Amino acid sequence: MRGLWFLATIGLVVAEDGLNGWLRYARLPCDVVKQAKVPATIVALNATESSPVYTAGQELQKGIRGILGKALDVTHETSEGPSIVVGTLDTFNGSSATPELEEDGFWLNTKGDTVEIIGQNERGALYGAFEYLSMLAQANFTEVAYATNPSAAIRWVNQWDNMDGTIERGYAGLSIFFKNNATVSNTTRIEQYARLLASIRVNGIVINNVNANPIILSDENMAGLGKIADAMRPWGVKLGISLNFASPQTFGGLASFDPLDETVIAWWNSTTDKLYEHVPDLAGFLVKANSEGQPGPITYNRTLSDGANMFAKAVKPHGGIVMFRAFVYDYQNLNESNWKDDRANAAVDFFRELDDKFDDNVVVQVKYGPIDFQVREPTSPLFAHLKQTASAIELQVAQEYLGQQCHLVYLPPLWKTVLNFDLRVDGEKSVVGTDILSGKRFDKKGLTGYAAVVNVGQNTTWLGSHLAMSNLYAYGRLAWDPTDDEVAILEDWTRLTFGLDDTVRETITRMSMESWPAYENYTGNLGIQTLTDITGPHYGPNPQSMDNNPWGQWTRADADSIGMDRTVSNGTGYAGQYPAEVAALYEDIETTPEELLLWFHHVPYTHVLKSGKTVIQHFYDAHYAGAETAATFPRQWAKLQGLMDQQRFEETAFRLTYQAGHAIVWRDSIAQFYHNVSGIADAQDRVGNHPWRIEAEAMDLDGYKVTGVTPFEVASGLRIAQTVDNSSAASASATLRFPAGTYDVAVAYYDLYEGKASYELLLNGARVGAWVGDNEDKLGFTLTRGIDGHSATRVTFPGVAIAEGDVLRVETKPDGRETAPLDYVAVLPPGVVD
Ligand code: GCW
Repeated sequence: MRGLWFLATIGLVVAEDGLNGWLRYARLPCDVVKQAKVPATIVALNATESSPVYTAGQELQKGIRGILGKALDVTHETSEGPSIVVGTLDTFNGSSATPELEEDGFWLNTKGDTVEIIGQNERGALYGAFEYLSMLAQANFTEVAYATNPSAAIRWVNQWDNMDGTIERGYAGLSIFFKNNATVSNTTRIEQYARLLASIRVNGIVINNVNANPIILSDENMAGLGKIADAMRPWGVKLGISLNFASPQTFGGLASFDPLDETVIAWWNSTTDKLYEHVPDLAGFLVKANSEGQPGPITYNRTLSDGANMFAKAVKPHGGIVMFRAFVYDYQNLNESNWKDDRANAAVDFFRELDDKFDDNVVVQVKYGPIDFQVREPTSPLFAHLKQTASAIELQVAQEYLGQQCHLVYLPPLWKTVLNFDLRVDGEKSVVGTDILSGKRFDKKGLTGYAAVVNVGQNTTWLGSHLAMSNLYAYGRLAWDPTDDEVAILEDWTRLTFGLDDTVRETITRMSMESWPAYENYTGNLGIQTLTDITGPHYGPNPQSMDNNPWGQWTRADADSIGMDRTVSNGTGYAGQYPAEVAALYEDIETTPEELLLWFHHVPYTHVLKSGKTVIQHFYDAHYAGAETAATFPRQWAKLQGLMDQQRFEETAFRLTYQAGHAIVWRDSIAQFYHNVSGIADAQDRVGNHPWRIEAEAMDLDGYKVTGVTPFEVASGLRIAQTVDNSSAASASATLRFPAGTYDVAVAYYDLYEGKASYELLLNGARVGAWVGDNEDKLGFTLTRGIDGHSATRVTFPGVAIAEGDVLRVETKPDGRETAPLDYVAVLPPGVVD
């Protein structure tokens, strides 16, 4: 017993790097272990090492050893006496009544001496084993006996990994799948990823970017795909790949890639056959066509369904499917001066007429909203038009527009606005998750479901951030059951990831549940979209980029008014793409939910909301509120010190502190921008008014020059200081005129890549703190080489005793492109967020 206690105690201090995600199998405290009643043997009813049932046996053994410290034998024959039996319905001949199981479903029975884990298929058995281990790891020893089945057959993830090893919208290092235009030879991380995916019941993965490189079809790469599929098969995760539509021409050397050309069809058929030689259970293809510069059938005046069906016919004999993306729009010909132009219309415009044209193994994969993974969007109306065609929803775990894993944003509450939405197709209940994606509403069961864009990389944390992993975990849970409660999911994830401490669970749950509303508050409100740099990395604020761009992501903000008029009566007609009841709701400004007001209507800034506030005042207030919430995150987190390992504590503390600073960057930029555009004052006079700040341009500067920035609003006071050259030390100092007291001192600066400037903050010559502009290392990816909303960063030194007349000084040394750019110093009394 003492040994167990010892292990349990060191569990808290041993560093953890996140590699095991939520599958840590951390030892439970020994008084808890004592309560667990676990049979002494594991019987895995399949002795073939590549089978998921075999894997389940090994995983049970490993998990129970970790969680309970018990070494169990694994056998493959049914034995006398109590055991944990895991197998498929076919192989199991135990005592249980035969449960009602659908594909991938399982039965778990922990009542009685023998634990029964019975899958409808091998994959289901493995899911059941993970479920049992999840209960044990959470010290949940209740006796259960139930069957569970997936809400949908397709539960995939899509990686956007490029063949050169980079990842489109990847924020956690290079690809675990590709390097130098080839598949990797070491599959260790791939197996570990497949294990995580299996544990959340994800059954398929497309590993290469939808902006696909045809080189994936080379002989060597096909052989490499075979190895990758082999690595994932024991986990029941099937491989799929993205295809480039022009491959027959650009890779195959044919004259054309016309989907109706016989030579093109023959080329795809033989290429597909060859692929299936290497990967006999290839799940299928994912295709992005005629979108954002990608080639497609429209080049030859063929329809999107002509294109999809060509692939469908090629995979059909092998049992494969084609996931054909609905994210199709003409990104070059959208013109904001045309009041009726609207990218949101594109998907329905393209696909509505094709509903009866797709082969029966084509699934149209639809992003949750009509634009592109924004902080809030209405449900894509396309789900209502695909009645004869199977559909899948595309969610995004990669937080492309949602803080890129540098901000904590727990996504299920956002996803649920879509999954729970009732589209009222033909006046009947048509809830996206339970009716449409389940395949029930339009009789497509077996061919509908979920895909999530996931940007796992080589970083040991998988996503760059420990807390971001809750989104991946929750994705799997919701794809299995879209009615699963987002808080309950989070609590399970927290226990599995950080242990059973109540404070840890409550804190992480509270922060996570506050995070998406906060992010929406400090980015874009009332359905205006995220207000990020739409022509850049989609990370920091840049509201002016949201107009006059050819991508069609517009706000139509001018001096008096804002919002897209998407009504039928006066606007782009988008509202009319919904079934009648929903269309009527959005057509009328009175019945449009306010969180989508500016998505559907163009109104003056002075338009009064139900709260009595004007739109512009709501903008101001929401931004201040959002930054206030983010400011609580590092403080809430700090209370968890000692309740988890130091490594994950510190890495997370860094990100939450960074987020709190960047939330203020967002707040100030957006408030300043709309204040400038509208000329309407904030009722509370906060915008541009910062009594506790000392602007860099107002400090005594040595070796610094004062400049503006682009966009202008990302600088407090619209000016910053930069060193006069790229090599000489510089300083900025100020004599403080604040009453004596203890303050938090924040320094706002810009952290670019291609440079690591150093900074030291001194009070009367004594060091308060020092840091380096190395976000590119700490955040794990390179954001920008510009002084802008992506590089704007803020460090805070809490609890600094200051007397009137003290001299605060920032000494800096530029490096590379980084001219130690300084925006301001804030000397903040307790409780002030500014
Ligand atoms: O939102 C855009 C992303 C692109 C992405 C595209 C898509 C893979 O910015 O990076 O390309 O969506 O979903 O195809």
